[in-house]
Amino acid sequence: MSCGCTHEQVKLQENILKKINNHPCYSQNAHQHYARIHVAIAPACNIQCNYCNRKYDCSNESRPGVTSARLTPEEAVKKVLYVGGSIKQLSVVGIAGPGDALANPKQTFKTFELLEKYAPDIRLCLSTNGLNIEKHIDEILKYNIEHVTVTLNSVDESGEVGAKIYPWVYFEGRRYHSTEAAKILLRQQLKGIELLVKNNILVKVNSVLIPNINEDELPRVAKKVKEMGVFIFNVMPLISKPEHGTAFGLSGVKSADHRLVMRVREACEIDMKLMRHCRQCRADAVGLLGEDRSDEFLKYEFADKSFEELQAHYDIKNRQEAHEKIEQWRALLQTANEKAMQEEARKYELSSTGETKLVAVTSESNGLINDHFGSAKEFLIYEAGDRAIKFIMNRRVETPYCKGPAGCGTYVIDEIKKTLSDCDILLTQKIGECPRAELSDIKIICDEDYANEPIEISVLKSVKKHFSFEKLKVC
Ligand code: CLF
Ligand code: SF4
Repeated sequence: MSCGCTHEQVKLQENILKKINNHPCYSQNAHQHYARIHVAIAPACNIQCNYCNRKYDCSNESRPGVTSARLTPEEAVKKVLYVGGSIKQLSVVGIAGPGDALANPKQTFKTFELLEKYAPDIRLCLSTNGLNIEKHIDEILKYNIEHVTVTLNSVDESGEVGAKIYPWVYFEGRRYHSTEAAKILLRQQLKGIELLVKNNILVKVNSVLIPNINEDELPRVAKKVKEMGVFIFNVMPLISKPEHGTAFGLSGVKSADHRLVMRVREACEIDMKLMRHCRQCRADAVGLLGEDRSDEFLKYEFADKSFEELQAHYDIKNRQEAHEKIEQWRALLQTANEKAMQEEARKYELSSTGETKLVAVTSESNGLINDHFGSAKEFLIYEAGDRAIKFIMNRRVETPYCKGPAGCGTYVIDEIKKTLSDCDILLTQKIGECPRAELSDIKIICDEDYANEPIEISVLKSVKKHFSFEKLKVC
């Protein structure tokens, strides 16, 4: 019996799987195993977003209020070689600021050219507001850039929604304002996405979820980008504080909270495959998505070394062996997790009663429950029924419960309680009696029985252990 796919379609499918297999952003499964590095070589920008303060990194992919140290293309490539020799999981280099990658084409493409020469095993990725894709499509293709992220916050053709987000756009030597600016930007973004898809580049679309401004617009964005053949859609919550000095922060536009993010993602998911594990990285981020190791690799350590010296340190063969080991581990994990995970499932597919639970997990890496509650800076949130589970989001906290020797004796739990207030179970490697007692206020079950076990199957087992789905059905 035929599956209905042509040979060409199967080949395309395989080609896509190969491209995303070790990309921590395009594959949820890869993000606990592979790392990315961003090189901050692109200072300028050609538009103004009301959620951006240009003193800091581009907020289209970064947390606001963070400033990255800028590098030249040569320094950037030296850094990649230096980091890639130390962090073998490094699989992708992204250019995501501090301004817009395509508003700085010289630096961006020089970096990619050097990367092709000195680090041919690494995947290339860029992030852009989309205004200049059409202008640079030939270079994108020339340097074999397989992944492009475009930030698209509205598809409203009147430009009314866009005008609330972008005060101006600088295009072909002229500055445009208001709805005219928004219309030009949208036109260029859609043209750019179309060209990328046509040329088999995997496109991710990011949308910043801005409460009361584009929250109703995002399901329409999801629908549109699905029709256009975009690979994945990422709804990123606006983080807005007056001290960031952005137009939104200063005028009182609020951050998007977890509930709004969950609601909007649910509405968008009807049409589009979603990325749910974005960490809103900085423009010089290094490491696994949940960690930031940029401070470990300082410029003076690599800038004066020769490319040849750094290539020897990078050691492609050794990196390939490390990646083979990662793949062996992933295969084992997949067997352990069986079919627990159903990424795109609806509630009724997760549970025999339609009832699901939220499970929070503390994990450092490798797909295991291997972080103590005290040190956890983020919680992975899963929705689980008795049939299967699905990853919902990660929730970061500003302050972990235990602040280490420097903050010994001072424990803050209110932020964590708020963060986990809608969760039913917490799976963690270790949790002390005091925080456990404190968390009883929010009626969350704390369970250490799955310490160091694979996450997905443990989430499924834990809901079945603590909840009777049959009983719920009767009630
Ligand atoms: Fe960087 Fe972006 Fe490429 Fe990833 S990040 S350029 S696609 S390699 Fe990833 Fe970071 Fe989210 Fe971006 S978690 S902010 S989606
Ligand atoms: Fe800032 Fe990025 Fe918007 Fe440019 S595209 S204004 S750098 S958020």
